[in-house]
Amino acid sequence: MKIDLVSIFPQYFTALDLSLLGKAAETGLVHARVHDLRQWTHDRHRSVDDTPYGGGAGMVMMPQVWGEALDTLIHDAPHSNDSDRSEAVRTVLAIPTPSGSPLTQAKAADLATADHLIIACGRYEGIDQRIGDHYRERGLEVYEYSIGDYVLNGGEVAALVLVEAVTRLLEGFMGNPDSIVEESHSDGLLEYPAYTKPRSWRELDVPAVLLSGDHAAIARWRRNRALERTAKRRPDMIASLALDTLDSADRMTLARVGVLLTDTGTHHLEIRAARAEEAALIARLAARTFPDACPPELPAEAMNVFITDHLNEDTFAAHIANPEDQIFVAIVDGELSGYCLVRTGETAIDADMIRPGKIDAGDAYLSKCYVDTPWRGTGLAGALLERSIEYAAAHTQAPRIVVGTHRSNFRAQKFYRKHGFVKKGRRIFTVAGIPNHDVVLVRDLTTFAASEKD
Ligand code: JEH
Repeated sequence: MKIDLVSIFPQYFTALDLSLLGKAAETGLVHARVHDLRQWTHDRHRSVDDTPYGGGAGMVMMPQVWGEALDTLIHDAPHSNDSDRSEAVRTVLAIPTPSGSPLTQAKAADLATADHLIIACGRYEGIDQRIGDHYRERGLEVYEYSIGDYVLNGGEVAALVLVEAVTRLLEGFMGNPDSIVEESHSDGLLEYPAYTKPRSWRELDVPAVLLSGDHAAIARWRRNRALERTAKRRPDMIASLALDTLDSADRMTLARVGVLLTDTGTHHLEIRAARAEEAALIARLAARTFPDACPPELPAEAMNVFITDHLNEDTFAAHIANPEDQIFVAIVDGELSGYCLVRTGETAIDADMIRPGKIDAGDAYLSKCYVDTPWRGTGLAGALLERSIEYAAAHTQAPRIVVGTHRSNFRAQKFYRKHGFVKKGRRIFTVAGIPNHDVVLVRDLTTFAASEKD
């Protein structure tokens, strides 16, 4: 590839001699030349700029000088007339400008197939618009680009950026072709964090999972960190992720950092402790989601009695006021969309649930996670559950947390098992006098730290 750089500050490009580009030049892969724009001036003062038509601050680079410079460089293009080459020569005129289209990796990869790249670096307020227009009309590929939303003093830095982004993609350029291959199957996320020796540096330890040799756990950990930092630093990238590239673990990781993805787009999630004034809202949510957790044979009348007696505003107001209880609410785009209740203390575990050594009076009780229909499968329930478990482990004395769910509700059982619960017993859960057969699942809270590696 031949590269011509034109600027009134050609010294800027001495950096190119230091970079890897030097090596590529030695091997003949890249041939870069730097030109002082002023060599194409004719006046005593070697002027390149003039005042803008229409008024306004600053100066604009005049087209005559640029025209002469670019005509020259286009015409002594390399191998443009080589008789033994049948393919057309692809020449691109690249013009850095704050109003250009954003330079992307895809564009860099595209430009890496060009034969001749001419980069016209402006200063002042930029180059007269007719330069780009004229060469485009003459059939040249003109690429007006920007390297980002900040203001530079001229195009030189943006030219260096383009040269580096393009030349490192040239066939046979890098010492290590694997790293290019790895880049190309990027999954639309930012990179996970990297660590090297020593294992401990200034009290900071390399995450234990990376030393574990457990390749699946390492892959999961890296993916979670990549998702988290992408959500935090590049929400725009999260918004353009295809839903079908995310598994349920991905969705939960995103939910835990406040992002829900659905086919209607991305939504903001906040999980926090319930407030006293939310009792009525939580009761309404409980009332409309409770029937989904009931077996189909349970009469609607029984459900309604249970809802009226137990899932009312007063009950939830009492839970919120009780220091032994903790309700977490999920607020999606400002609306209450889920809740989870953790209970501790004397009355948390019903007498008929106790299995000495397996389920004891001192255990915490998780009143099921309730999530509104549009948010099922988004990871919201998992995020609520993990938040509740985290709370129970850190803020209560309970050695275990216990949950009951109807024995026919396999979806719920699978969900709890995924979160570290194991089946430890049964109970009868009475809904308006009607006995229901529940399974009781338990999760250990004492080994909480170990499971945190995900
Ligand atoms: C800057 C080429 C040639 C300074 C200001 C203005 C912004 C609003 N990403 C990039 N930033 N800056 C450049 C670039 C690229 N690529 C760049 C250049 C030239 C590239 C001359 N300059 C200096 C320059 C006018 N302001 C532009 N506006 C959006 C903040 C205000 C006006 C033009 C040229």
